[in-house]
Amino acid sequence: MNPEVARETREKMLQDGYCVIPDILSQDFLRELRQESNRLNDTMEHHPDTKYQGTHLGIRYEDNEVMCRLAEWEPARQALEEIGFGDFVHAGSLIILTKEPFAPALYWHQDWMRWEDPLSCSPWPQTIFLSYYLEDTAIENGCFKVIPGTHLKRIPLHDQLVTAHEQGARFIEEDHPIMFSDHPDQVDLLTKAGALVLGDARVLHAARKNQTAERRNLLLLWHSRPETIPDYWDREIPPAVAERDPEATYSGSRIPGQYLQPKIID
Ligand SMILES: O=C(O)CCC(=O)C(=O)O
Ligand SMILES: [Fe+2]
Repeated sequence: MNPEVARETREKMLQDGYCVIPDILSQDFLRELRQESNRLNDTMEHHPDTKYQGTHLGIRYEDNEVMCRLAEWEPARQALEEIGFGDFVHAGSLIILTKEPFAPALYWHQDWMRWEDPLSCSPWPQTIFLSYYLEDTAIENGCFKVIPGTHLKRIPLHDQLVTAHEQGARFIEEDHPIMFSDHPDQVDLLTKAGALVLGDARVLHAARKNQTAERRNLLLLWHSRPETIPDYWDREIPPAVAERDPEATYSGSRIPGQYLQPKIID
């Protein structure tokens, strides 16, 4: 990646809460990942409560050589390094999120679990997902949807949502009028197989239903970085972050509170 593209990619991540880096996986590796994902989906028990998210298989790198290779995949590590995200490390496992043929949509949610911590308003990402869609995605097969900027800016939808995943949303009705709504600011992310999608855990996102007879496979790898100011950061630091006590313990919360305001505070 040339330095200009690297800078733009990071800027996109900072402003919008997501970005796409094309052509990270080779065709051969993609084929292998598809084959391995199919094998695991065909032999492992699918998560009983995750019809909206997909099959949701947790795979530890120490147990799976193919997935371990993905976690350490050099072109991805290099791309992260180039955009200044080289200090992100994986969590030891990935999640296979396969939408089976005709599987339902995924509800609106965000995945940050530390909303009581002032780090919640850091203008840089602390926890990100690396998502590899193993097929080209389109509206028909369940592409990702995102509302740009919502990682740092509260919108009315934040206060209308059922809390994500195990805290409620897994058990909603398929016709929930808000959780599966369209939003005027949403972006449908149509990705090419082999691209790497990065997302800030705080950004509001969802996925469309799979209306096709083929699987839509996603491998999602959570990554976090140390609780320090990133080397690339040369702008203002919000007071809540600058004055944060690193020794304090902050209780976990999936619900955005005082650290997510309608306007970005600086
Ligand atoms: O299916 C997708 O595209 C996104 C999955 C996701 O965001 C999640 O399971 O938390
Ligand atoms: Fe998510």
